[in-house]
Amino acid sequence: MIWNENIECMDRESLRKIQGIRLKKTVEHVYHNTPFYRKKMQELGVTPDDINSIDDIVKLPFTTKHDLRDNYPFGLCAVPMSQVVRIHASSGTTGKPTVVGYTRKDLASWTECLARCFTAYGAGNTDFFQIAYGYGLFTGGLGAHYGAEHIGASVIPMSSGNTEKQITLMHDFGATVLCCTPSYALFMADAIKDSGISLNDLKLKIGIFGAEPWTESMRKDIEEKLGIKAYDIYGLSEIAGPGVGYECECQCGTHLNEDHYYPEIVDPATLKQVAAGEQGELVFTHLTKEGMPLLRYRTKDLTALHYDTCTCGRTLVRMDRILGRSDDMLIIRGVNVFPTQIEEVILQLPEFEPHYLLTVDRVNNTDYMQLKVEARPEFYSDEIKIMLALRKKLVARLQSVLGLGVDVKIVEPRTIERSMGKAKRVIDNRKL
Ligand code: DLL
Repeated sequence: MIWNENIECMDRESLRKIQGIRLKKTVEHVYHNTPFYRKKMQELGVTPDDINSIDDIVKLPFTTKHDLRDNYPFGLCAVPMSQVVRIHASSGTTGKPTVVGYTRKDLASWTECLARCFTAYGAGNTDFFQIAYGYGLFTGGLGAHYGAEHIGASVIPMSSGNTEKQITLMHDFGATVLCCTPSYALFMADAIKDSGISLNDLKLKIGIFGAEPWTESMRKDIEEKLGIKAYDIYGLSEIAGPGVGYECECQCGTHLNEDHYYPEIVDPATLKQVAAGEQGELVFTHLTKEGMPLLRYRTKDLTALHYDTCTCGRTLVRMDRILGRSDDMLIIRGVNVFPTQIEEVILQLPEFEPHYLLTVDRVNNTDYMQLKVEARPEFYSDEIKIMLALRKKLVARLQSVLGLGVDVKIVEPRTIERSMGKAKRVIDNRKL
């Protein structure tokens, strides 16, 4: 099913025209109402008159997370605060949170995007949505909440945590859709098993997972453990929250809601656009946002875009799975490593659970990587010989995929700390 066929399946030429008109309007808006952007544009010698089609976007300045922090909390707002009806913030790992403000119209566009996502997953007004993303400053909970109400579903606003109660209510209320991070979905799968409730007693059929990178192998694992179909949802608070992108039934990429959020892929070193299909850093420009529109916001997410029409009929551009954030990339003895690559290797071996923790240290001027990974209960053994053989298998696989030696430590099932939100999988102790 398609929520907004006019937009989601619009021919690309018409879409580009709309994008061009909206870009010009946004640029005029920020030029006159955000001193930060007026100054940046003046430095580049660009005025709103120079923006006449979507291709002119390359003339505009980039925006980074630092710019948001430097203008903390409301410096980038382009409307009087009397028009801001919602504030969200993303905590990040260091420094001040990045704050975003929404007008009533911004909330309506965001909700429209979520309705497109949920409809593409096959959900509708007869569904019960258990929303186990955190409610609060994080955009996951409230974002999904409004989207689900908009399609007429019955919303169970659980927020994250309180896992036992989640499972009881999932059972008693007959939740059909689960929204949470992929790591929390795995946590819940274990907890359901422990609770003695059989999957047959649950009505769950769809999982809507995002907010952190996850792999195809992780998808299969979650689908098996929960007996559902799992879909990706992408987003970031600076742009809106969940629902910037979504998968359709073909699951061959994440469609981006590019009539509201215009995507580009740039080479992070040169900041020049790369050709379609090539990997680089994802950059978004708001096309309709009033409260805090951003020009060319550098997400640090690494991916590629594909513009051919999808088998589902949607013309909206498709994005590859996020490989990781450029700041999650580890450089180990000169080799680039993403946690998602390690996850993929672990999950290709049936003996392991998708629970792992990577610790990086520098010993005698050499980078050293230790990977703790859980064996599945049926493969865990007290016999050292069996465990050593298993370890050897994983070390060899990691060596061939990453080209690096990794010190693997197989640990007992359920000993690595679980996450109810975004999982922390890497500890880098090097002072780089
Ligand atoms: O994570 C918004 C969200 C909530 C998305 C619920 C999906 C579901 P932030 O906390 O600002 O916002 O974090 C945004 O999370 O730049 C990506 O690095 C990562 N991310 C989000 N969704 C995905 C995904 C929310 N589906 C940052 N796959 C983004 C991979 C994702 N990474």
